[in-house]
Amino acid sequence: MKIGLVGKPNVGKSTFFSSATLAKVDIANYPFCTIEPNVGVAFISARLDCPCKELRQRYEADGRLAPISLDDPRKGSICQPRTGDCIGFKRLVPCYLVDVAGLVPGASEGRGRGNAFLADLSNCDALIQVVDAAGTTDIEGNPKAVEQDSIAAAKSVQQEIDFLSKELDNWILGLLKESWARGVRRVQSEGEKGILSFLHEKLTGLGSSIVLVTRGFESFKQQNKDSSPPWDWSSETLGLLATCLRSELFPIHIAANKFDMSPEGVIAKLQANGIIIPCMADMELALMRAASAGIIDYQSGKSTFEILQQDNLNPKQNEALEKMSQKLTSSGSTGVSDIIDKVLFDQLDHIVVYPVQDEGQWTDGDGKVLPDAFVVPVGLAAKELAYMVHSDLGDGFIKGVDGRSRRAVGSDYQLSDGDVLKIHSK
Ligand SMILES: Nc1nc2c(ncn2[C@@H]2O[C@H](COP(=O)(O)OP(=O)(O)O)[C@@H](O)[C@H]2O)c(=O)[nH]1
Ligand SMILES: [Mg+2]
Repeated sequence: MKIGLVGKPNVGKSTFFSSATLAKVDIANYPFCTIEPNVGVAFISARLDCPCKELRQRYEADGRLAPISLDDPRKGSICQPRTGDCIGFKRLVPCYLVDVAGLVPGASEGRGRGNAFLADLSNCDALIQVVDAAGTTDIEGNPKAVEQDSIAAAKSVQQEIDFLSKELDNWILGLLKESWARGVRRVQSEGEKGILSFLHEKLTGLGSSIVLVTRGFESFKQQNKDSSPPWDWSSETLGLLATCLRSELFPIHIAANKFDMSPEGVIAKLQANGIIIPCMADMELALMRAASAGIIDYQSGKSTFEILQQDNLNPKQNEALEKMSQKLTSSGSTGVSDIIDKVLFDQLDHIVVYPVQDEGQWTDGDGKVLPDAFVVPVGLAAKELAYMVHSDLGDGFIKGVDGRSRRAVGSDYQLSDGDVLKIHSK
């Protein structure tokens, strides 16, 4: 699973990326500072409690474990994650983030690093556009004064949102135009089915599927007024088709960043075809750094934090933390992990499942408790999960066993959130 961070320069993409991945990337107040796309891993809390909670309850009930002690640093968790972590039964699971630099006007015509930029985008499962909700930068990312009133600020942010959609629309339009008339004539005897497979073929490099292409084409048909045969469609008609296909292939979710400086009411005025979440990426970065230095106790997504080293702070640091605390409480959270969580679990319909080797103890071959948590599409078949664990496990798949009911399940058993599954294989 890969989520691309897109946006014009200086909106806070790299800050968002580092705060979510704690990787070291260049952060500077000038355009074009990120040249190569950065890939990093963000760890996000699974929605459901880690199954190690049930295991613990079982062990406590039969006297094999004492109740959770107050000073337990893991707050009760007893799993042994190979990657990520689990505290208080909140299991952290990985999600790849890509900091995709290069959105400049004309990217779709190859300006800047346009082509590389578009190729990077097409490798992502979803896009989050980071925008400057405070309006501190112009359309090319150069610093400018903060908009004071919400109407002007909203207008400038909406322009930013529309600008990315337009670039993507133009890119798809360019691909369609390349061989439209000839290609469509070739498939005319197959009618609409021919057009759909032609579109699918043309856009396959962008991660298109026939389902998405069909949905895009349906919405195009509802709006299309051009009654000429498809090979004679005007540029405007093809433009509408490109827009409809783009909305399906690349729904764009909005991280309305710099919310801390944004005039009140801006977010409510924005429109996008994905979700819109207010974010404060630089605050998230500051809090995560303070937390990793042991200065505060803070978990991403929370509305509060606790100061651990009050005596070692100077008045300036104290004041900064106090300010952040107020802003954080009034906003509910910094928004950074929220938007990744919502895109991953709500928009992309992913779930977390736990393959194990021992269906009773929920351990792997070495006795590690619930070592793996896989983020997979809802409804993934048991056999497909087997392949994700190891190709041998998939090739030799015999059956699965549900770790809770202990019932055997077949190769096409559809997984649901929080499943613990043992896989039997030859
Ligand atoms: N006020 C405010 N500034 C931010 C926020 N996030 C990032 N910035 C600042 O915006 C500037 C550009 O950030 P950067 O991450 O380099 O932007 P990029 O060009 O989109 O990668 C830096 O000075 C950041 O400190 C935020 O949430 N609020
Ligand atoms: Mg950057």
